Amino acid sequence: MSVRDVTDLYEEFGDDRLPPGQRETSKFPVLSKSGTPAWDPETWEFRAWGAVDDERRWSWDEFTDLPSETQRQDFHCVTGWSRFDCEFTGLTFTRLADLVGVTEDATHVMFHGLDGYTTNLPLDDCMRDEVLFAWGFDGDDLPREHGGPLRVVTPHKYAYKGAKWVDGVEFLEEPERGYWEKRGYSNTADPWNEERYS
Ligand SMILES: Nc1nc2c(c(=O)[nH]1)N[C@H]1C(S)=C(S)[C@@H](COP(=O)(O)O)O[C@H]1N2
Ligand SMILES: [Mo]
Repeated sequence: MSVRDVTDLYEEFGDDRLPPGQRETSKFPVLSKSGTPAWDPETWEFRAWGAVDDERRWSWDEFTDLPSETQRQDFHCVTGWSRFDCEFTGLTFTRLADLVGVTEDATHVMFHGLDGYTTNLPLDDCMRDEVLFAWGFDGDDLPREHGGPLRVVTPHKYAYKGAKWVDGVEFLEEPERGYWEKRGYSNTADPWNEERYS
């Protein structure tokens, strides 16, 4: 299986692969606001709505039949650890955007998780090859505590911009703030610029 290596992404943002103030770890800590929510593959649905031509719903089987790819990415947590060389498998954000037909009025995106988590990004920050709706990790199913069945990964941002247990993406015509963005974490979250707090 071919793997797209995007670990050189940092060159766009800074000189070092390890962003300032981060330490590298080979562990994969779990950070969740309220534990791992239950999910049922029979009733789970992924929904895309808002400023799109076609609001769409996919079942689990339908979603994971969409074209997928595997990428090698780095993962940067705002609390100070970075994990290099994570292999995530999933659907790119840009492919999903094509499927729903994002309108010209869409400027921002809100991701929604099964635990009630939300996180926001400008549309331009999502329309990048490395933003994935990932269901695979290191050749296996994405572990439940890391957001399985499905999570978003945003290697160009601190990891709170990647919603675990994601089951919805909302296209917005104006900015809104998500769970941590309302509670003092940076709205922009660029690790190479150390945008941790707002
Ligand atoms: N649905 C949901 N997504 C979430 C969170 C959460 O609490 N709920 N925590 C965020 C935070 S603060 C971080 S650092 C990463 C942690 O991902 P990990 O537990 O796989 O390390 O998930 C992000 N996505
Ligand atoms: Mo975090």
